[in-house]
Amino acid sequence: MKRRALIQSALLAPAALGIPRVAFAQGSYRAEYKMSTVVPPAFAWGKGGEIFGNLVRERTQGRINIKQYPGASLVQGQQDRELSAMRQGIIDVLCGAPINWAGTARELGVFTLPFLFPDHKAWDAVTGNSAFMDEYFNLVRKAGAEPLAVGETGYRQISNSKRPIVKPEDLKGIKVRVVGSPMYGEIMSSMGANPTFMSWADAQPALASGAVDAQENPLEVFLAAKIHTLGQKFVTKWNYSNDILLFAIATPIWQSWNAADQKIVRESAIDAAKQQVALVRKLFEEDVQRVSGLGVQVHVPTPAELGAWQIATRRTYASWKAQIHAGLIGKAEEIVAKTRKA
Ligand code: X2X
Repeated sequence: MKRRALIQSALLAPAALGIPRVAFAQGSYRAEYKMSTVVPPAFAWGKGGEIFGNLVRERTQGRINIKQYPGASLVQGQQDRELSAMRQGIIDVLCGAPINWAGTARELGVFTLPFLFPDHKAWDAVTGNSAFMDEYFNLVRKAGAEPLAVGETGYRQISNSKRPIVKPEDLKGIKVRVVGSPMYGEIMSSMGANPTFMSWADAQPALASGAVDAQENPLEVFLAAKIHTLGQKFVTKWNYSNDILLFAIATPIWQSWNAADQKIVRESAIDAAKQQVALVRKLFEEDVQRVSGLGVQVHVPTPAELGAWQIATRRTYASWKAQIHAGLIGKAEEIVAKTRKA
């Protein structure tokens, strides 16, 4: 070996650079992997991301350092851009709701159909069905990410500043902020409401100024964001849509990690998702009491009232079942139906 080459290889030796041998051997590991979450760790959803990042950091002795960027700040708050930003290499780690990515990968929205899951037993049966989830995870892979685990964003409930919402007609003329999924817009307009698409960042000032009258979000989000301070006096706990919280890694990043680290990252996501679901469920049990305690009028629909909402959204359901993924949604319906008989 020539003298210059010898000097160079000595200089590049791991010990000379003060880099741990494993990291050096991999070579391609980055100092930081960027994770986007719409909300911060004060919310169960953001907390799920935080738990995941911490578990990965601990269990890889810092080899994989996932940094959380809440407020969807990597995409300037435009949460509907998360998936395309991931494909462009701006986001490495997803901990998000596929509803937000409806414009990029509509088929990932199979969990969001109105009144698909009557209760958590139904939701658990579908997300716990391995054949179903294998098929869903293949859609995620097609969309450019390695899926690891699913948490729960929570049942979305409608709130507004005008009046109690008990039956579909009560929504007539109500200006409601919805997230970027066109399906939500159609659900609202089919009942006579006026939907406006808006990011979460824009939603709060719009509620505060009265530019919109209503919004829909899990009550844990309502509580953490103190939505009652934005003039929202009425809540209806109609449990109309409950998206997953998907933990996934951009494919090129996933492929840059060795098999042992991939295993650690997957297990960490599964553990974080379990803890996140437990947090959401605990809040779900307490939410009526806690939201009522803030002076908000909470309506919990009767089964007959729920039936009326279901009928009102039937046409939208059929249309979006076909547009999202009729086959997979059909399978979800079958799994849910079985939980009714049990
Ligand atoms: O923006 C919302 O409403 C939120 C936080 O629930 C989502 O990102 C879907």
